Amino acid sequence: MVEIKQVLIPDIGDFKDVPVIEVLVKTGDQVKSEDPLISLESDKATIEIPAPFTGVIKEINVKPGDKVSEGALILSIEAADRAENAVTDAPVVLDKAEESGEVVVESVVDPKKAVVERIEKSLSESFVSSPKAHAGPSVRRFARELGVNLGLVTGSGLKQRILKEDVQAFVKAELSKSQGNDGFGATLNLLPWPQVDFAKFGPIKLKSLSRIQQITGANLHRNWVMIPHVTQFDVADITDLEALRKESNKSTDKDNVKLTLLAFLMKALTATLKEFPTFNASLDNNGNEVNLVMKHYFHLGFAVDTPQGLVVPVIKDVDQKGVILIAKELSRLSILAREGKLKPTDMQGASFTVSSLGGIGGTAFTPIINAPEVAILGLSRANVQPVYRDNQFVPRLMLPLSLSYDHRVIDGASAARFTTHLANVLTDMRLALL
Ligand code: CAO
Repeated sequence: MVEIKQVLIPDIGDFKDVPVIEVLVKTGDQVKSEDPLISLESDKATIEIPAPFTGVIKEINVKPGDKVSEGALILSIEAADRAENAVTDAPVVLDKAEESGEVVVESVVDPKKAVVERIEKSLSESFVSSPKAHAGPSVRRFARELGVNLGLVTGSGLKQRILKEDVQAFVKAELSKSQGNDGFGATLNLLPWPQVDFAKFGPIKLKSLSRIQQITGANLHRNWVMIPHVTQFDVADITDLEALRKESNKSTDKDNVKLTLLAFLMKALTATLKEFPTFNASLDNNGNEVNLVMKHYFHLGFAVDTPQGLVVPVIKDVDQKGVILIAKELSRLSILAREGKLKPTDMQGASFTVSSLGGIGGTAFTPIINAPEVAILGLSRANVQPVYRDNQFVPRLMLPLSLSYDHRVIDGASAARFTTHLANVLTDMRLALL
Protein backbone atom coordinates (compact mmCIF):
# COMPACT_ATOMS: atom_id res chain seq x y z
CA MET A 1 0.00 0.00 0.00
CA VAL A 2 1.25 3.45 -0.91
CA GLU A 3 1.90 5.57 2.15
CA ILE A 4 3.03 9.19 2.15
CA LYS A 5 5.03 10.08 5.22
CA GLN A 6 6.22 13.42 6.37
CA VAL A 7 9.86 13.81 7.32
CA LEU A 8 10.48 16.25 10.15
CA ILE A 9 13.67 17.70 11.53
CA PRO A 10 14.64 15.23 14.23
CA ASP A 11 16.44 15.97 17.46
CA ILE A 12 19.52 17.92 16.46
CA GLY A 13 20.78 18.63 19.92
CA ASP A 14 20.87 22.24 21.08
CA PHE A 15 20.66 23.67 17.57
CA LYS A 16 17.70 26.00 16.87
CA ASP A 17 16.74 28.10 13.82
CA VAL A 18 19.50 26.51 11.81
CA PRO A 19 19.72 27.72 8.18
CA VAL A 20 19.07 25.22 5.41
CA ILE A 21 22.15 25.46 3.23
CA GLU A 22 21.38 22.93 0.58
CA VAL A 23 18.47 20.77 -0.54
CA LEU A 24 20.06 17.64 -1.89
CA VAL A 25 16.99 16.07 -3.50
CA LYS A 26 14.16 17.13 -5.79
CA THR A 27 10.57 16.04 -6.25
CA GLY A 28 10.37 12.66 -7.96
CA ASP A 29 13.82 11.51 -6.74
CA GLN A 30 14.08 7.96 -5.55
CA VAL A 31 15.89 7.92 -2.22
CA LYS A 32 17.15 5.12 -0.11
CA SER A 33 17.10 5.01 3.61
CA GLU A 34 20.02 7.14 4.91
CA ASP A 35 20.49 9.10 1.69
CA PRO A 36 21.11 12.74 2.66
CA LEU A 37 18.05 14.98 2.12
CA ILE A 38 19.10 18.45 3.23
CA SER A 39 22.13 20.15 4.77
CA LEU A 40 21.85 22.52 7.68
CA GLU A 41 24.65 24.67 8.90
CA SER A 42 24.92 26.32 12.26
CA ASP A 43 27.93 28.39 13.22
CA LYS A 44 29.29 25.26 14.90
CA ALA A 45 28.45 22.35 12.64
CA THR A 46 27.26 21.10 9.30
CA ILE A 47 24.38 18.69 9.66
CA GLU A 48 22.90 16.42 7.05
CA ILE A 49 19.43 15.06 7.59
CA PRO A 50 19.17 11.54 6.19
CA ALA A 51 16.11 9.87 4.66
CA PRO A 52 14.54 7.76 7.36
CA PHE A 53 13.30 5.22 4.81
CA THR A 54 13.32 4.29 1.14
CA GLY A 55 10.80 5.92 -1.19
CA VAL A 56 10.07 8.67 -3.71
CA ILE A 57 10.14 12.38 -2.84
CA LYS A 58 6.61 13.77 -3.26
CA GLU A 59 6.89 17.31 -1.95
CA ILE A 60 9.67 19.51 -0.58
CA ASN A 61 8.75 22.07 2.06
CA VAL A 62 12.07 23.83 2.64
CA LYS A 63 14.49 25.82 0.51
CA PRO A 64 18.04 27.12 1.04
CA GLY A 65 17.99 30.03 3.45
CA ASP A 66 15.00 28.79 5.51
CA LYS A 67 15.65 28.42 9.21
CA VAL A 68 14.50 25.20 10.87
CA SER A 69 14.38 23.63 14.32
CA GLU A 70 13.42 20.24 15.65
CA GLY A 71 9.97 19.18 14.40
CA ALA A 72 9.91 21.38 11.27
CA LEU A 73 8.48 19.70 8.17
CA ILE A 74 11.21 19.01 5.59
CA LEU A 75 9.45 17.00 2.92
CA SER A 76 7.11 14.12 2.21
CA ILE A 77 8.17 10.74 0.95
CA GLU A 78 5.99 8.16 -0.69
CA ALA A 79 7.39 5.23 1.21
CA ALA A 80 8.17 2.03 -0.60
CA ASP A 81 6.14 -0.78 0.86
CA ARG A 82 7.27 -2.00 4.22
CA ALA A 83 8.43 -5.27 2.77
CA GLU A 84 10.84 -3.46 0.45
CA ASN A 85 12.07 -1.23 3.20
CA ALA A 86 12.52 -4.19 5.40
CA VAL A 87 14.05 -6.50 2.78
CA THR A 88 16.34 -4.07 0.97
CA ASP A 89 17.33 -1.87 3.82
CA ALA A 90 17.14 -3.86 6.91
CA PRO A 91 20.20 -6.04 6.33
CA VAL A 92 22.32 -3.04 5.33
CA VAL A 93 21.23 -0.97 8.25
CA LEU A 94 21.50 -3.88 10.59
CA ASP A 95 25.02 -4.58 9.44
CA LYS A 96 25.89 -0.98 10.12
CA ALA A 97 24.16 -1.18 13.44
CA GLU A 98 26.31 -4.11 14.36
CA GLU A 99 29.48 -2.41 13.23
CA SER A 100 28.96 1.07 14.53
CA GLY A 101 26.21 0.81 17.04
CA GLU A 102 23.92 2.98 14.87
CA VAL A 103 20.21 2.68 15.48
CA VAL A 104 18.11 1.14 12.69
CA VAL A 105 16.30 3.98 10.94
CA GLU A 106 12.72 3.24 10.07
CA SER A 107 10.42 6.04 10.99
CA VAL A 108 10.31 9.81 11.33
CA VAL A 109 10.79 9.54 15.03
CA ASP A 110 13.65 7.08 15.05
CA PRO A 111 16.43 8.90 13.17
CA LYS A 112 17.33 11.06 16.17
CA LYS A 113 20.34 9.07 17.17
CA ALA A 114 21.44 8.58 13.59
CA VAL A 115 21.30 12.33 13.01
CA VAL A 116 23.22 13.09 16.16
CA GLU A 117 25.78 10.54 15.07
CA ARG A 118 25.92 12.18 11.63
CA ILE A 119 26.51 15.56 13.27
CA GLU A 120 29.54 14.11 15.00
CA LYS A 121 30.64 12.42 11.81
CA SER A 122 30.19 15.53 9.70
CA LEU A 123 32.09 17.64 12.22
CA SER A 124 34.99 15.25 12.06
CA GLU A 125 34.73 14.99 8.26
CA SER A 126 34.84 18.72 7.82
CA PHE A 127 38.21 18.73 9.50
CA VAL A 128 39.61 15.80 7.60
CA SER A 129 39.72 17.28 4.11
CA SER A 130 40.10 20.91 3.05
CA PRO A 131 39.08 22.32 6.40
CA LYS A 132 38.61 25.77 4.84
CA ALA A 133 36.29 24.58 2.06
CA HIS A 134 32.63 25.32 2.63
CA ALA A 135 30.84 22.07 1.79
CA GLY A 136 28.55 19.51 3.33
CA PRO A 137 29.55 15.96 4.19
CA SER A 138 27.97 14.40 1.08
CA VAL A 139 29.83 16.83 -1.19
CA ARG A 140 33.04 16.13 0.72
CA ARG A 141 32.44 12.42 0.32
CA PHE A 142 31.79 12.90 -3.39
CA ALA A 143 34.96 14.99 -3.76
CA ARG A 144 36.99 12.41 -1.85
CA GLU A 145 35.76 9.65 -4.15
CA LEU A 146 36.94 11.65 -7.16
CA GLY A 147 40.17 12.72 -5.49
CA VAL A 148 39.22 16.41 -5.74
CA ASN A 149 40.81 18.91 -3.37
CA LEU A 150 37.85 21.06 -2.31
CA GLY A 151 40.23 23.92 -1.58
CA LEU A 152 40.52 24.38 -5.35
CA VAL A 153 36.77 24.37 -6.07
CA THR A 154 34.72 27.58 -6.25
CA GLY A 155 31.33 27.27 -4.58
CA SER A 156 28.20 28.59 -6.27
CA GLY A 157 25.80 27.90 -3.39
CA LEU A 158 24.60 30.10 -0.60
CA LYS A 159 27.55 31.84 1.08
CA GLN A 160 29.86 30.37 -1.62
CA ARG A 161 29.04 26.89 -0.43
CA ILE A 162 30.45 24.17 -2.68
CA LEU A 163 27.71 22.08 -4.28
CA LYS A 164 27.95 18.70 -5.96
CA GLU A 165 27.58 20.46 -9.34
CA ASP A 166 30.60 22.65 -8.53
CA VAL A 167 32.73 19.54 -7.95
CA GLN A 168 31.44 18.06 -11.22
CA ALA A 169 32.21 21.30 -13.11
CA PHE A 170 35.70 21.38 -11.57
CA VAL A 171 36.44 17.79 -12.64
CA LYS A 172 35.14 18.53 -16.15
CA ALA A 173 37.35 21.60 -16.46
CA GLU A 174 40.41 19.73 -15.16
CA LEU A 175 39.81 16.85 -17.57
CA SER A 176 39.48 19.17 -20.54
CA LYS A 177 42.71 20.92 -19.46
CA SER A 178 44.61 17.66 -19.29
CA GLN A 179 43.31 16.79 -22.76
CA GLY A 180 44.88 20.01 -23.99
CA ASN A 181 41.59 21.73 -24.83
CA ASP A 182 42.55 24.93 -23.02
CA GLY A 183 45.63 25.42 -25.16
CA PHE A 184 48.53 23.08 -25.01
CA GLY A 185 48.61 22.22 -21.32
CA ALA A 186 49.24 18.89 -19.76
CA THR A 187 48.99 17.99 -16.12
CA LEU A 188 52.38 17.88 -14.47
CA ASN A 189 52.73 15.37 -11.73
CA LEU A 190 55.64 16.90 -9.87
CA LEU A 191 57.18 16.25 -6.48
CA PRO A 192 56.15 18.79 -3.85
CA TRP A 193 58.46 21.77 -3.38
CA PRO A 194 61.13 20.93 -0.74
CA GLN A 195 60.25 22.34 2.67
CA VAL A 196 63.51 23.25 4.40
CA ASP A 197 64.00 24.91 7.76
CA PHE A 198 66.83 27.17 6.55
CA ALA A 199 67.17 28.80 9.98
CA LYS A 200 68.67 25.51 11.16
CA PHE A 201 71.74 26.21 9.03
CA GLY A 202 72.31 29.91 9.73
CA PRO A 203 70.67 33.31 10.09
CA ILE A 204 67.98 34.14 7.52
CA LYS A 205 65.52 36.95 6.72
CA LEU A 206 62.29 36.73 4.72
CA LYS A 207 61.80 39.14 1.79
CA SER A 208 58.53 39.13 -0.10
CA LEU A 209 58.44 39.17 -3.91
CA SER A 210 57.18 42.36 -5.56
CA ARG A 211 53.83 42.27 -7.36
CA ILE A 212 55.64 42.48 -10.72
CA GLN A 213 57.92 39.60 -9.72
CA GLN A 214 54.92 37.49 -8.78
CA ILE A 215 53.14 38.19 -12.07
CA THR A 216 56.20 37.76 -14.29
CA GLY A 217 57.22 34.70 -12.27
CA ALA A 218 53.90 32.98 -13.01
CA ASN A 219 54.15 33.90 -16.71
CA LEU A 220 57.77 32.77 -17.01
CA HIS A 221 56.98 29.51 -15.25
CA ARG A 222 54.10 28.76 -17.64
CA ASN A 223 56.19 29.67 -20.67
CA TRP A 224 59.13 27.59 -19.48
CA VAL A 225 57.10 24.43 -18.88
CA MET A 226 54.71 24.73 -21.83
CA ILE A 227 57.05 25.74 -24.64
CA PRO A 228 59.74 23.35 -25.88
CA HIS A 229 62.61 25.86 -26.00
CA VAL A 230 65.80 25.55 -28.01
CA THR A 231 68.39 28.32 -28.02
CA GLN A 232 70.51 29.09 -31.07
CA PHE A 233 73.74 31.05 -30.45
CA ASP A 234 75.54 33.23 -32.97
CA VAL A 235 77.76 36.31 -33.16
CA ALA A 236 77.39 39.39 -35.35
CA ASP A 237 80.25 41.61 -36.42
CA ILE A 238 78.99 45.09 -35.45
CA THR A 239 82.29 46.94 -35.90
CA ASP A 240 80.95 49.14 -38.68
CA LEU A 241 77.56 49.54 -37.03
CA GLU A 242 79.21 50.75 -33.83
CA ALA A 243 81.27 53.25 -35.84
CA LEU A 244 78.07 54.44 -37.55
CA ARG A 245 76.29 54.70 -34.19
CA LYS A 246 79.09 56.74 -32.62
CA GLU A 247 79.25 58.99 -35.66
CA SER A 248 75.46 59.46 -35.65
CA ASN A 249 75.53 60.33 -31.97
CA LYS A 250 77.87 63.24 -32.73
CA SER A 251 75.29 64.70 -35.09
CA THR A 252 73.03 67.37 -33.60
CA ASP A 253 70.29 66.63 -36.10
CA LYS A 254 68.54 63.97 -33.99
CA ASP A 255 66.51 65.82 -31.34
CA ASN A 256 69.16 65.17 -28.64
CA VAL A 257 68.30 61.51 -28.63
CA LYS A 258 71.03 59.03 -27.80
CA LEU A 259 71.12 56.38 -30.50
CA THR A 260 71.64 53.09 -28.71
CA LEU A 261 72.70 49.78 -30.16
CA LEU A 262 69.25 48.43 -29.34
CA ALA A 263 67.60 50.98 -31.65
CA PHE A 264 69.74 49.85 -34.61
CA LEU A 265 69.24 46.23 -33.62
CA MET A 266 65.46 46.63 -33.72
CA LYS A 267 65.68 48.02 -37.23
CA ALA A 268 67.88 45.12 -38.38
CA LEU A 269 65.63 42.62 -36.60
CA THR A 270 62.55 43.88 -38.44
CA ALA A 271 64.29 43.27 -41.77
CA THR A 272 65.05 39.69 -40.66
CA LEU A 273 61.51 39.11 -39.36
CA LYS A 274 60.15 40.18 -42.75
CA GLU A 275 62.39 37.59 -44.36
CA PHE A 276 61.36 34.87 -41.83
CA PRO A 277 57.67 35.58 -41.07
CA THR A 278 57.23 32.40 -39.01
CA PHE A 279 59.22 34.09 -36.24
CA ASN A 280 56.68 36.92 -36.15
CA ALA A 281 53.76 34.63 -35.35
CA SER A 282 51.82 32.97 -32.53
CA LEU A 283 50.42 29.50 -31.99
CA ASP A 284 46.67 29.47 -31.56
CA ASN A 285 44.72 26.49 -30.31
CA ASN A 286 40.95 26.99 -30.42
CA GLY A 287 40.24 23.54 -29.01
CA ASN A 288 39.58 21.95 -32.41
CA GLU A 289 42.63 22.85 -34.42
CA VAL A 290 46.01 24.46 -34.02
CA ASN A 291 46.90 27.38 -36.28
CA LEU A 292 49.81 29.71 -36.67
CA VAL A 293 48.72 33.34 -36.54
CA MET A 294 51.03 35.19 -38.94
CA LYS A 295 51.32 38.86 -37.97
CA HIS A 296 51.63 41.53 -40.60
CA TYR A 297 52.74 44.10 -38.05
CA PHE A 298 56.10 44.46 -36.31
CA HIS A 299 55.58 45.42 -32.67
CA LEU A 300 58.75 44.70 -30.71
CA GLY A 301 58.76 44.14 -26.95
CA PHE A 302 61.97 44.81 -25.02
CA ALA A 303 62.76 43.64 -21.50
CA VAL A 304 63.53 46.42 -19.03
CA ASP A 305 65.18 45.78 -15.71
CA THR A 306 63.46 47.90 -13.02
CA PRO A 307 63.81 48.00 -9.23
CA GLN A 308 60.35 46.33 -9.01
CA GLY A 309 61.25 43.56 -11.47
CA LEU A 310 61.22 42.81 -15.17
CA VAL A 311 58.70 44.57 -17.46
CA VAL A 312 58.31 44.40 -21.23
CA PRO A 313 57.10 47.60 -22.97
CA VAL A 314 56.35 47.43 -26.67
CA ILE A 315 57.40 49.69 -29.55
CA LYS A 316 54.69 49.54 -32.17
CA ASP A 317 55.23 49.44 -35.96
CA VAL A 318 59.01 49.38 -35.81
CA ASP A 319 59.13 48.74 -39.57
CA GLN A 320 57.55 52.16 -40.16
CA LYS A 321 59.96 54.05 -37.88
CA GLY A 322 63.49 55.31 -38.31
CA VAL A 323 66.31 54.59 -35.85
CA ILE A 324 65.99 58.04 -34.23
CA LEU A 325 62.28 57.58 -33.49
CA ILE A 326 62.89 54.03 -32.24
CA ALA A 327 65.66 55.33 -29.93
CA LYS A 328 63.32 58.06 -28.66
CA GLU A 329 60.61 55.54 -27.84
CA LEU A 330 63.10 53.16 -26.24
CA SER A 331 64.23 55.93 -23.94
CA ARG A 332 60.71 57.16 -23.14
CA LEU A 333 59.34 53.68 -22.41
CA SER A 334 62.43 52.65 -20.36
CA ILE A 335 62.01 55.75 -18.16
CA LEU A 336 58.29 55.07 -17.69
CA ALA A 337 59.12 51.42 -16.88
CA ARG A 338 61.69 52.34 -14.24
CA GLU A 339 59.28 54.86 -12.69
CA GLY A 340 56.52 52.23 -12.66
CA LYS A 341 54.34 54.42 -14.89
CA LEU A 342 53.75 52.17 -17.92
CA LYS A 343 50.14 51.84 -18.98
CA PRO A 344 48.79 48.35 -19.81
CA THR A 345 48.57 49.42 -23.48
CA ASP A 346 52.33 50.20 -23.43
CA MET A 347 52.95 46.51 -22.73
CA GLN A 348 50.50 44.90 -25.14
CA GLY A 349 50.61 43.58 -28.68
CA ALA A 350 54.24 42.48 -29.07
CA SER A 351 54.90 40.15 -31.99
CA PHE A 352 58.53 39.45 -30.98
CA THR A 353 60.65 40.36 -27.94
CA VAL A 354 64.28 41.36 -27.39
CA SER A 355 66.09 40.99 -24.09
CA SER A 356 69.31 43.01 -24.01
CA LEU A 357 71.80 42.36 -21.24
CA GLY A 358 74.64 43.83 -23.30
CA GLY A 359 74.92 46.98 -21.20
CA ILE A 360 75.59 44.77 -18.17
CA GLY A 361 77.75 41.90 -19.45
CA GLY A 362 77.74 38.21 -20.20
CA THR A 363 78.60 36.11 -23.23
CA ALA A 364 75.33 34.23 -23.87
CA PHE A 365 72.11 33.21 -22.13
CA THR A 366 68.90 31.31 -22.78
CA PRO A 367 65.98 33.78 -22.72
CA ILE A 368 62.48 32.45 -22.01
CA ILE A 369 59.94 33.02 -24.80
CA ASN A 370 57.25 35.58 -24.05
CA ALA A 371 54.11 33.50 -24.87
CA PRO A 372 52.23 33.47 -27.15
CA GLU A 373 55.19 34.65 -29.23
CA VAL A 374 57.33 31.90 -30.75
CA ALA A 375 60.83 33.30 -30.32
CA ILE A 376 62.89 35.81 -28.36
CA LEU A 377 66.29 37.34 -29.06
CA GLY A 378 68.83 37.80 -26.29
CA LEU A 379 71.78 40.18 -26.66
CA SER A 380 74.93 39.88 -24.57
CA ARG A 381 77.92 42.19 -24.29
CA ALA A 382 79.72 42.95 -27.54
CA ASN A 383 83.48 42.71 -27.25
CA VAL A 384 86.45 43.03 -29.53
CA GLN A 385 87.72 39.64 -30.71
CA PRO A 386 90.40 38.48 -33.12
CA VAL A 387 88.63 37.36 -36.30
CA TYR A 388 90.53 35.47 -38.97
CA ARG A 389 89.96 37.21 -42.29
CA ASP A 390 92.05 37.44 -45.49
CA ASN A 391 94.80 35.27 -44.02
CA GLN A 392 95.16 37.33 -40.89
CA PHE A 393 93.55 38.03 -37.54
CA VAL A 394 91.79 41.37 -37.37
CA PRO A 395 90.12 42.96 -34.31
CA ARG A 396 86.34 43.06 -34.76
CA LEU A 397 83.54 44.05 -32.38
CA MET A 398 81.41 40.93 -32.05
CA LEU A 399 77.87 40.94 -30.63
CA PRO A 400 76.64 37.63 -29.09
CA LEU A 401 73.09 36.68 -30.14
CA SER A 402 70.98 34.11 -28.27
CA LEU A 403 67.77 33.18 -30.06
CA SER A 404 65.34 30.98 -28.09
CA TYR A 405 62.59 29.52 -30.27
CA ASP A 406 59.52 27.32 -29.91
CA HIS A 407 60.53 24.04 -31.51
CA ARG A 408 56.90 23.18 -32.28
CA VAL A 409 56.88 26.04 -34.78
CA ILE A 410 60.49 26.61 -35.77
CA ASP A 411 63.10 24.02 -36.64
CA GLY A 412 66.82 24.31 -35.98
CA ALA A 413 67.75 25.01 -39.60
CA SER A 414 65.34 27.98 -39.76
CA ALA A 415 66.73 29.31 -36.50
CA ALA A 416 70.32 29.10 -37.80
CA ARG A 417 69.25 30.84 -41.03
CA PHE A 418 67.49 33.52 -38.99
CA THR A 419 70.52 34.40 -36.83
CA THR A 420 72.82 34.24 -39.87
CA HIS A 421 70.56 36.70 -41.71
CA LEU A 422 70.34 38.99 -38.68
CA ALA A 423 74.13 38.90 -38.21
CA ASN A 424 74.58 39.82 -41.89
CA VAL A 425 72.19 42.78 -41.59
CA LEU A 426 73.92 44.00 -38.40
CA THR A 427 77.26 43.74 -40.17
CA ASP A 428 75.98 45.74 -43.11
CA MET A 429 72.97 47.85 -42.10
CA ARG A 430 72.39 48.78 -45.74
CA LEU A 431 70.71 45.36 -46.01
CA ALA A 432 68.00 46.66 -43.69
CA LEU A 433 66.99 49.13 -46.37
CA LEU A 434 66.42 46.50 -49.03
N1 CAO B 1 77.31 45.26 -25.96
C1 CAO B 1 78.15 46.20 -25.49
N2 CAO B 1 77.70 47.34 -24.97
C2 CAO B 1 76.37 47.53 -24.93
C3 CAO B 1 75.48 46.61 -25.41
C4 CAO B 1 76.00 45.43 -25.95
N3 CAO B 1 75.20 44.48 -26.44
N4 CAO B 1 74.23 47.09 -25.25
C5 CAO B 1 74.34 48.28 -24.65
N5 CAO B 1 75.64 48.55 -24.48
C6 CAO B 1 76.21 49.75 -23.90
C7 CAO B 1 75.56 50.95 -24.48
O1 CAO B 1 76.21 51.30 -25.70
C8 CAO B 1 75.77 51.95 -23.41
O2 CAO B 1 77.08 52.44 -23.44
P1 CAO B 1 77.42 53.98 -23.58
O3 CAO B 1 76.75 54.64 -22.40
O4 CAO B 1 78.90 54.02 -23.53
O5 CAO B 1 76.85 54.42 -24.87
C9 CAO B 1 75.61 51.12 -22.16
O6 CAO B 1 75.84 49.79 -22.53
C10 CAO B 1 74.24 51.18 -21.50
O7 CAO B 1 73.27 50.91 -22.44
P2 CAO B 1 71.76 50.90 -21.94
O8 CAO B 1 71.50 49.66 -21.21
O9 CAO B 1 71.43 52.15 -21.24
O10 CAO B 1 70.91 51.02 -23.25
P3 CAO B 1 70.35 49.89 -24.15
O11 CAO B 1 69.54 50.56 -25.16
O12 CAO B 1 71.38 48.99 -24.61
O13 CAO B 1 69.36 49.04 -23.19
C11 CAO B 1 67.49 48.50 -21.88
C12 CAO B 1 68.14 49.55 -22.73
C13 CAO B 1 66.16 49.04 -21.40
C14 CAO B 1 67.27 47.25 -22.66
C15 CAO B 1 68.42 48.15 -20.71
O14 CAO B 1 68.64 49.31 -19.96
C16 CAO B 1 67.89 47.09 -19.79
O15 CAO B 1 67.04 47.29 -18.93
N6 CAO B 1 68.43 45.86 -19.96
C17 CAO B 1 68.08 44.74 -19.11
C18 CAO B 1 67.07 43.83 -19.78
C19 CAO B 1 66.88 42.58 -18.96
O16 CAO B 1 66.84 42.59 -17.74
N7 CAO B 1 66.78 41.44 -19.64
C20 CAO B 1 66.70 40.19 -18.98
C21 CAO B 1 65.41 39.54 -19.27
S1 CAO B 1 65.36 37.92 -18.69
O17 CAO B 1 65.52 38.07 -17.13
